[in-house]
Amino acid sequence: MMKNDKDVRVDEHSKNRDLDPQRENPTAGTYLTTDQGIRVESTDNSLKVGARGPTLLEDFHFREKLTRFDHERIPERVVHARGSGAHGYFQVYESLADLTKAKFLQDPSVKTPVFVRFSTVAGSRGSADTVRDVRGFATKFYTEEGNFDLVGNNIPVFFIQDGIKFPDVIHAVKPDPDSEMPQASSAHDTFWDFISLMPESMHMIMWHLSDRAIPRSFRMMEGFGVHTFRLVNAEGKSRFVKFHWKPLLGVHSLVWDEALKIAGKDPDFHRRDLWKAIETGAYPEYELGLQIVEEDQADDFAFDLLDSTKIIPEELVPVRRVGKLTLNRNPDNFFAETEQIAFCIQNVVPGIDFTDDPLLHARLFSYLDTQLTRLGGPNFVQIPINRPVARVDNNQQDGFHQHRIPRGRVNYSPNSLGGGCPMAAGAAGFVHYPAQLNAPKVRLRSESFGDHYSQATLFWESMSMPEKEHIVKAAVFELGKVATKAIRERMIEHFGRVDADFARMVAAGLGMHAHAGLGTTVKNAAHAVAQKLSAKRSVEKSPALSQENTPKPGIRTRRIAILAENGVSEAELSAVRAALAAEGAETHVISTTLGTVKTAEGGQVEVDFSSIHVGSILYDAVYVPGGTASVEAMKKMGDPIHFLNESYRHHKPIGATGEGVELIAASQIKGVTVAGAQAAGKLFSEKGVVTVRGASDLKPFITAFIEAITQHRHWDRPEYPAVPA
Ligand code: HDE
Repeated sequence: MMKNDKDVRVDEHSKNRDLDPQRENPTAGTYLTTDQGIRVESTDNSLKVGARGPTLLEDFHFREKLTRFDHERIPERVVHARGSGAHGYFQVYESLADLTKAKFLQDPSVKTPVFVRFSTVAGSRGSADTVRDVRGFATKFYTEEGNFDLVGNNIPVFFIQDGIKFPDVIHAVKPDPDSEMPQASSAHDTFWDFISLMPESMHMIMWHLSDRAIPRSFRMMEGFGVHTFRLVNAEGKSRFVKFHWKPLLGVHSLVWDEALKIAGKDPDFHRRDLWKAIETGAYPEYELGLQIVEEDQADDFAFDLLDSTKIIPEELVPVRRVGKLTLNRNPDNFFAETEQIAFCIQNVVPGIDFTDDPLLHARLFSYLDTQLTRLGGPNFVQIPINRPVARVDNNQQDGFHQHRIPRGRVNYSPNSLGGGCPMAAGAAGFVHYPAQLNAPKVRLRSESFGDHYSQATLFWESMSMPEKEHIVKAAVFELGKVATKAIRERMIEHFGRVDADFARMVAAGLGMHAHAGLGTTVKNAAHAVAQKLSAKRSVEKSPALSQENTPKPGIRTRRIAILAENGVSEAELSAVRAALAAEGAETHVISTTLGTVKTAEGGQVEVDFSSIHVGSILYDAVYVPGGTASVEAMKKMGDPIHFLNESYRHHKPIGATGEGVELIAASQIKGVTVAGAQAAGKLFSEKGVVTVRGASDLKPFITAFIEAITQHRHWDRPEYPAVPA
C-alpha cells in the first residue's frame, strides 16, 4: 500500500512532534486553569441562577475567558502585515576579522540563533501570499553582543530615496482610503499616480514588474539589505558594505496567471511551502553575501552609494559569500513568535554601522516607534522572541508589561551606591564610526541622486527575452487597471526613458502610443547627471540580475503531480515516483475522487488529493503514467486535460510514459512532438515535454524528466498563449 501525502504529512508532522511530545501536546495531563492558576470546574456553562437563569458576574472564569478573547487582536504592522517566520542559525565560513569586529562573524564553529520573517508589503495580515509585491526578508541575529536585525527585502532597491516620502508611497499603494480597495495590489490609480510623478522610483518599478515580485517560494528568493552600511574592524577601519542573501535553491518565480490563481486556491501557498520544507527536514539555506567597497573608492561609481534606488552591479563588485543561514524549526506559536517579533533596523552590533542614506535614517526612527503602539509600549523588547541572548543591564525601567524585576535602589548613572554599575563600556561598547561631516543644514536632494533611469535601463538590458516579455505583460496588466489615462501616458513616457522598445510594447498592450519623451526638462536634467557620472564605473548589462543564470541544484522539495484513474500502470507510476522521491521531490497522486485507484496490475494506489482540491498551479510539474483504462478515462474528463493545458501554458515540465502520452495528444497542447505508438522505446524531450512509449527501461525517461524539472520552467513555447487554460 503506497503511503499518501496525508499519512506522510501526518507522519512527518507527528514524527517531529512525536520527537518532542511537549511540542505536539505540551499540556498533556494538565488541568484547565484561569490565568490566576485556579483550576476550572467546567468551561461549558456559565454560572447562572438556575439552568435558565441570568449569568452571574461572580463567574470570574466566564468573565476572564471573555475578556481575554475580546482583547486577542493587536494592530497589524503598518506595512509587511502579512508574513511567515522560522527559527534557525547562522554560521560564518571563516573569520571576517579583517572587515569587522562583530563577534558572530569571527568563529566558524559558532552557531548564532536567528529568527527570520518573510512578508509582503501592501496586503493586510490575512491577505494572500502570491500577490505581485516586494517580499520582506527580515533576520534577527541573537548574537552574544546583542541583537543584530538585518531588515531587508527580496529586491535590492526601493521606490524612494528619502524616507520622508515613505508614508506617501505606502498610502498610494495601500487600498484607497474611501473604498478600502484594492487589497494587496499595486494595480490601481493612486499607486501609479504617485509613481508617475516620482521618476526616482523607476528602477524599483522595473523590479516590481519583473518575476522577482512573484517568487515561487520564500526558499527560492534573494535577500538584500538595500542600504549601504559600514563594516568596522577592531582597528577602527570602516568599509562600505551591501548585504545579500543568496538562496542555495536558486531564484525562481511563478508566472503571473499562476500567481493570480494560487492566491484564490491557496492564499497560504508560500507560508505552507516554508512550513512543510522545515517539517520534512528540507531546511531552507541562504548564503550571506557581502559587497565591500573601500571608503576611498566610494566616489568611483556612476551612482551614489547613499542612494537606495541604486545597486552596485555584481560585475563591478563581486558578492563575497561569507557564511550560511539555515532555517530548521517552525514557530511553536504564530502569534507569540511571528506576529510579536519586532525588527528594528537600529539594532546593530559593534563592527556594523550605518551610513548617511536618507532612507535608512527614516527607518532608524520608524521601526522602534511603530512597535510602541503595535506591541503596547517599549517593553516589547522583553517579549521572548525579541529578547537578546546577551545580558541586558541598564536603568531603563517601568512601562507597560515590565517583566524584569530590577533589584536595589540604584537606577541612575553615574552612581556610587551601585558601585558605578551598570558602567559604560567605553571602547568595549558600541562606538559609532566617527564620520567627518561638514555641510550646511538644507532640505535638498543631492544632485548625485539625480539619475533615475540608467539603472532601470541596466535592469531591462540584463533581462532574458522571457523576463522582458513578463515585464511588459505586468506593466500592461497593472496600467490596464489604471482608469486615469493621463497616468498611463506619464508612465509610458517614463518607460520611454528606460527603453523605447519597452515603452512601445507596453503602449501597444494598452492601445496607446509611445511618443517621444516626457517634457525635455526631466529628460535633460537626468541625462545631464548621467553624463556627468558616465565617466565613472558602471556596466551596460548585469547577468547576475537575470534569473536565467541562477543555480538550478536539482528537484529537491519540488512538487510533482501524478494524474491517475483506475487501471493506471503501477509499474510505471511507482518506478517514476520512487526515482523522483529519491531526488527529494514530493509527489502526489491526483485523481477524480479520494480513496484509492485500482492499478492495471490489480493492485491499489492511494490517492493523495482529488482534482477539486488542487490544480496544476500548486505543482512544479506533472507526470501521466500509462495504463489504458486510466488514460482512456482521463481523456473524457475536463480536469486532467485542463491540468496539462495549464501546466504547458505556465511553462512547466510535463512527463508521460506509455499510454499516458495519449493524454498529452488529447489535450490542446500544440507545437511539441510526443512519442507515437510506433516509436516504441524512443524518448522524446522537447520544450520541457518528456515522453516515451513501450520503454522496457524507464531510466532514460526518468533522467530526462528530472532534468526538465530542474530547469524550473521552459520558456521556448511561443505557442503557449493559444493553449486554453
Ligand atoms: Fe520597512 N517598515 N520601512 N522597509 N520594513 C516596517 O516596521 C519603513 C523599507 C521592511 O517582518 C515597519 O515592524 C520606513 C525598506 C521589512 O516585522 C515600519 C521605510 C526595506 C519589514 C517600517 C521603510 C524595508 C518592514 C512596519 C522608508 C527593505 C517587516 C512594521 C524609510 C530594506 C519586518 C514594522 C517584519 C516593516 C518603516 C523602507 C523592509 C513601519 C519608514 C527600504 C522587511 O517601521
